[in-house]
Amino acid sequence: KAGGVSPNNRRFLRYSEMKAYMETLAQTRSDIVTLFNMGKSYEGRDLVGVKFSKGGQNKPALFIDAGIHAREWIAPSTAIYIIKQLAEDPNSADIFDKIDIYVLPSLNPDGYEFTQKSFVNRMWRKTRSRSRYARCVGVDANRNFGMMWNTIGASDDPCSDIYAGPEAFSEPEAKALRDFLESVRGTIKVYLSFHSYGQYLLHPWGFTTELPKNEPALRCAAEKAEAALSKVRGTRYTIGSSTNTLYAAAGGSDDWAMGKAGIDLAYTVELPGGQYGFAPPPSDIIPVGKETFEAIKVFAKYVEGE
Ligand code: ING
Ligand code: ZN
Repeated sequence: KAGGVSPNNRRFLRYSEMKAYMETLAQTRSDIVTLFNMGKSYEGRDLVGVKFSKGGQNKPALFIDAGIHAREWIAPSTAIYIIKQLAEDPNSADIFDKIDIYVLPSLNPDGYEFTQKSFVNRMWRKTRSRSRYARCVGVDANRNFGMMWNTIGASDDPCSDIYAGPEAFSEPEAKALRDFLESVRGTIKVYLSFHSYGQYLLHPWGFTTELPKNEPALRCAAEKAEAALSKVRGTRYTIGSSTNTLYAAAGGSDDWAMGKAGIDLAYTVELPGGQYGFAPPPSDIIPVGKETFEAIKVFAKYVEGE
């Protein structure tokens, strides 16, 4: 296919291939697809995503990011699958009469490429930033957001896998997402962050067992999305707040999106890992993509109904 490798079931794409695929779509589907660039990663990679829009001012929008954690490969592949369906499935086009959708397939491309390059690095989670003072490389970007930063479930040790960083938003990747979401403030109604693994649909808060005021709405949307997803091949998700369902961890992007960026509904989506955890086989790319897309359509309906 012109423009390089398109999403497939044979292997996980490299970051340059994801980028090339998005650039191709911006040309072949220029009627609905434009690229958005949030800035650069620590090592200088462009933080690029696709914006689906039929134009119009300040339409309500859905925002999806993936791959903030390097080793969670099924997250970027699912984001790319969703981009493909939105661009190529003729049934998708009507969605954009009412809403816009942003999809950023890799929020930590430095870490992702590090895990792609060598088998020994396959389980890397963090960014690849280096500090003059720290003995170790990288920060857990999902502990780096400025909402109750570093208060629970995070570490001050630069060598820890859950290192919160020297300060909130020390990482260019977290800062880029913050600045982008602030630049489109008021339009994003639903925020989704793709992780793996475990089949959880988690909502705030990650720093307290107390529930957000709109917990009923968060639960209701998640239950409808989960019901649609599970119809595809029986995959079931557990729904609840991060603290009460999985574990407490402050500084996550979903807490910041809801607590500080004024987004009504924010979720961390823990995609399935099957029996392989962080390293499912490439044959999972399409089945996981397909079922997740059903959930995305439900969240899109929520955005429309706001
Ligand atoms: N899980 C998430 C993590 O960052 C999470 C779970 C998200 C907890 C948000 C609290 C708040 O640890 C993975 N797989 O990374
Ligand atoms: Zn993760």
